[in-house]
Amino acid sequence: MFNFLGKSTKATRSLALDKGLLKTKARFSHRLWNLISQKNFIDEEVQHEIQAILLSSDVGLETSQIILQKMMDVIQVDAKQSRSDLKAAMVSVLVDLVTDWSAPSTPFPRADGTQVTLVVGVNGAGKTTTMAKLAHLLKSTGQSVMMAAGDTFREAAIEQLKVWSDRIGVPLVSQSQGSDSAAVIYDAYQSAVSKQCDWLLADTAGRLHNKKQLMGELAKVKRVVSKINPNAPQQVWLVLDANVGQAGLEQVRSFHEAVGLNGLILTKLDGTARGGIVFSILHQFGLPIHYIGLGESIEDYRPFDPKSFVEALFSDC
Ligand SMILES: Nc1nc2c(ncn2[C@@H]2O[C@H](COP(=O)(O)OP(=O)(O)OP(=O)(O)O)[C@@H](O)[C@H]2O)c(=O)[nH]1
Ligand SMILES: [Mg+2]
Repeated sequence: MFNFLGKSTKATRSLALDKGLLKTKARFSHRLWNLISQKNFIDEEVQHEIQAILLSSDVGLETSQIILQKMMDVIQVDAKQSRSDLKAAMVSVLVDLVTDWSAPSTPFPRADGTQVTLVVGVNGAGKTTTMAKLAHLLKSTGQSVMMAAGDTFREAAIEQLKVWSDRIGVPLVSQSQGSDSAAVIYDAYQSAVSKQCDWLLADTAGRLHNKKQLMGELAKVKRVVSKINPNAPQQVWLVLDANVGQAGLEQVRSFHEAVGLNGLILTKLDGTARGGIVFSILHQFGLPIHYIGLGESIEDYRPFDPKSFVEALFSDC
């Protein structure tokens, strides 16, 4: 994936995206393309088939209706049209919609002072791994970064982050299991400020989005951190496992209500055919997806870009 200088090239980046989306392609884009490219016009029956494909790929009812309508408005399906024109038209419909729906992604904007990114989500979504990937990214772009072991609840969560900290060479502030998460993150923030770090990335314990008390604890973390700087945490990102499909919408809604999200990271796209969830998340919430996770190792993620994402879905149609 990387050349001898350790830098990923544009070609290897898109290859990784292509490969990571294989399952979603099989269920979503390839079926859509096979259907549309074999028809001379989109009649009612074809519309039903398109809708069925969208729904089975977790695009969701409301969002799939909009996609279908836009396809019918824009795409001229007739026997004279070349396959490449038809494909370009389909890609362009989806790129336009996704671009319209997603707020521009500006992860890690440069600013004066230490900025805090709080990573939240349900159990096992990929928070800790993703945080390590992002700490590594920041470090490799010359920014100074520190991590906070804010998951003081789960057994071995602190050790897991320590392993990452050693591996990527990013300092970690932690206390013992069972200590107050807000206090750990507060101390880490003070330490990051005193060391003039650009970023503090704070892990949190996985929690069920429908448990009021657990969501309240997250709001407390935010309040405590804001005592050092009223603008902190500057970023609160939800890490969402793409495997949950449409159920992810409820997670986004609950976390957004509880702590006010300003971005999402969609993990495990490599292991799921449910990547159509991207369309409905963007359509329903207008929040940016900053990154997508494509595997377990440190380089297995990509910034989310509407055009590259849709093009990758249709790359081998
Ligand atoms: N295939 C794949 N696996 C991933 C990805 N991101 C994380 N994982 C794996 O998912 C599992 C859970 O990841 P963690 O980072 O521990 O998840 P977490 O949200 O911190 O979990 P808790 O702390 O228990 O709530 C690990 O085995 C990770 O390697 C991804 O993008 N793709
Ligand atoms: Mg974790």
